Amino acid sequence: MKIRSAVAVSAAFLLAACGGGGQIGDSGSGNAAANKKLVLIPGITAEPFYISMQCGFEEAAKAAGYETDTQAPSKFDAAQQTPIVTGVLASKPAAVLIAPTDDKAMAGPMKQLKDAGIKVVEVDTKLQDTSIASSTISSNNEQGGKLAAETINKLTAGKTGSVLVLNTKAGTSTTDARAKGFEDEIKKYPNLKYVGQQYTDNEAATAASKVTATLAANPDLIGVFATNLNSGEGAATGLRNAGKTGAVNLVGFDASPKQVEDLKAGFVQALIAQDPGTIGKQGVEQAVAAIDGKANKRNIETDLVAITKDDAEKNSKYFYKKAC
Ligand code: T6T
Repeated sequence: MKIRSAVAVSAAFLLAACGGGGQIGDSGSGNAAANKKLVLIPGITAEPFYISMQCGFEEAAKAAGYETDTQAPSKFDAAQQTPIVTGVLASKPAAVLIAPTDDKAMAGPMKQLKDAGIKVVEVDTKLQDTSIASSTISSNNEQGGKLAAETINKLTAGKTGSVLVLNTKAGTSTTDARAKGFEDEIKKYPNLKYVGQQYTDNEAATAASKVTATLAANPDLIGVFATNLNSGEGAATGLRNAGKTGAVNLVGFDASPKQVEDLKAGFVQALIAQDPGTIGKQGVEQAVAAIDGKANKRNIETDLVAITKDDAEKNSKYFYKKAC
C-alpha cells in the first residue's frame, strides 16, 4: 500500500510504502457460516477516527450479509476495554474486529475470544503477540512518523530549534510506532534538536499543558509532532494560548473535523490523515474470509496522506466523519 504526501511544500515527500446493538444468536462452535454477527470494538467511543472506521465496517458488513454491533470504551484504556471484550465473548459473534488499547494488556481478553472459536481481526492498533489475530489492518505508522519528521523539516526550512513529540499512552502500538519513525528520521536534521516525547494520556487538555510547559523550558521550540487526534487538537490549543501559532510548526496525525478546521485557520501546518473507513472495510473482508475458512492476509497497510492548508480541499475525501 501507499503513503501519499500532498504537502505543498515538497512533492518529494512522496513515500512509497506502501450499528446497532443486538443479541447474537448462538450458532454453535461448528457452524460459523450460520452465525452472521460481526462486532467492532474500537479504542474509544464517539471519536471521528473510529466513527469513520465504523462507517466502513457497517457498509462492508451489510454488503456481505452480516449484522453488526459496535461497542467501545469511553476512555482509551485497557481496563475499560477488557469488560467489553468479556461481554462480547459471552454473546458469541462469528468474528470480532478490535483496536486493542494496549499491546500487552489486551492479549489475555483477546485470546479468550480466539479460544472460544471467535475470529479476531485487529484494526488500527495491534498486540505484540501476533498469534491471536488472523489479520491486522493498519496504516504504516512508522512511515507516518517518518513523514511527519520530513514535513517538519520542510516547514522549518533550515531554521535551528527544538522539536517535541506528543505521544498518547505507552503501549499503544500505533502511536509508539509513529514516535519511533519520527525519532529515527529527525536525527538526520542536525539543526532540529529533538527534546524527546511527552505522554498526553490521549487527553487534549494534557497535550495543551505539555506544549505550554515545553515552550517554557525550550523557548526555541519550532516544531511539534502530535501523534494522534486528541494530542493534535490539544497541541493547537496550547500553541494558540501561548501566542505561538505559526512560529511553532505543528504537524498532527489524523484529520478530525476540528483538526481540519485548525489546518484551514492556520493553527496547524500539516495533518497526516489515515483511511479509517478502508481499515473497517478491509477488516470485514478479512473477518469473513476467516469465518469461511479461507486464507487471511496477515498484515494489510492502508493509505496515509500528508495534507496542508493549500491542498486541503483536494484531499477532503480523507477527512474523518462525525457520523456515517
Ligand atoms: O490515531 C488514531 C488511531 O490510529 C490511534 O491508534 C489512536 O488514536 C486515534 O484513534 C486518533 O485519536
